[in-house]
Amino acid sequence: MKLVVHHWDADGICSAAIAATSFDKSGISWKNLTPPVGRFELDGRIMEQMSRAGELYFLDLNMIDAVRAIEKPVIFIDHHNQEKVVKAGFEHVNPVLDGNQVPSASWVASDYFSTWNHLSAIGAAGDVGEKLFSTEFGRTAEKILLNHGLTRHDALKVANLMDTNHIMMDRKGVEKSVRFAAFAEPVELLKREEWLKNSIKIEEEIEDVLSGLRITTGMAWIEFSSDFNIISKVARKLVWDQGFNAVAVNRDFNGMAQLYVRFRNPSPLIARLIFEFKAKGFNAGGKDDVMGAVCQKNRVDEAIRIVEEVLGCAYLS
Ligand SMILES: [Mn+2]
Repeated sequence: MKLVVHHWDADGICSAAIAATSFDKSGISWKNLTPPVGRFELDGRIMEQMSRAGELYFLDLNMIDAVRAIEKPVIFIDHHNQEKVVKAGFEHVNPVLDGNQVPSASWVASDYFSTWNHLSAIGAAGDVGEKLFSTEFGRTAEKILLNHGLTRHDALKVANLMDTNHIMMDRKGVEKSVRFAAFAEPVELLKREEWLKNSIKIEEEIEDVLSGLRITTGMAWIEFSSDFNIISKVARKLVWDQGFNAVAVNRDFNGMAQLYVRFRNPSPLIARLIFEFKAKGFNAGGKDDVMGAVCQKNRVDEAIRIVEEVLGCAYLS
């Protein structure tokens, strides 16, 4: 039996489904699992299945150190930047490490398994978004989609639907999506009831959260408690739909707190913020226009104070 361990997002689901399609054609039995959503770790559930499997596939999962330590044949298919592994029984498939560009793990998996279909493009649409279609891969992606009766708009929609599973922290939902994606007619992907229901629940939760919006010194501040991983969506909505720089705080996200800051434009304040967070021992990261942090619930007010200090002074002056 081949075990496929994959990322929980749309690209991970599509990559695993491409592997599954290929195994199925050859009559090879397979099983798929994803790590606990949001945590890049091989938990007991994965360990147990790994011990029974003949060959392990890791798809779209940048967990190079954990996987390198496994004493079994591994095929590691990815597109993230990582250290090249040279080890007997370890096949490292990642074109990025040889200086080649790829839009997604689904692209790498399609090439590896010689299985190109709409899922190749949907995974890429999930990772790159609308911009995919103005990259060098856009034409190929669109051509494959049209050959399978889908438009680029459909691909983005399906990727969003696939992503509802992990936004709701539904690990089993992610795993079940792989078999469905592998064997459904392309157009059926737009109509899968579970995903559509998820999508409605998420929209309702976001609407609910947005009712707590307040504006202080030109910033949009929003605080809420939700077990859904919607904080980046909420902040993006405030920035894109309403034009604010935004701070979002989820005070109780499955027992932890999340903090997310997004600006309309890159700002040195974000780098300053990330620096201050890290200096105080918070787990924070980001880019030049966005910062995300996770912390213990009881430290969230301390975290908010840092944001107020770093951003507040700039806004009030
Ligand atoms: Mn990916």
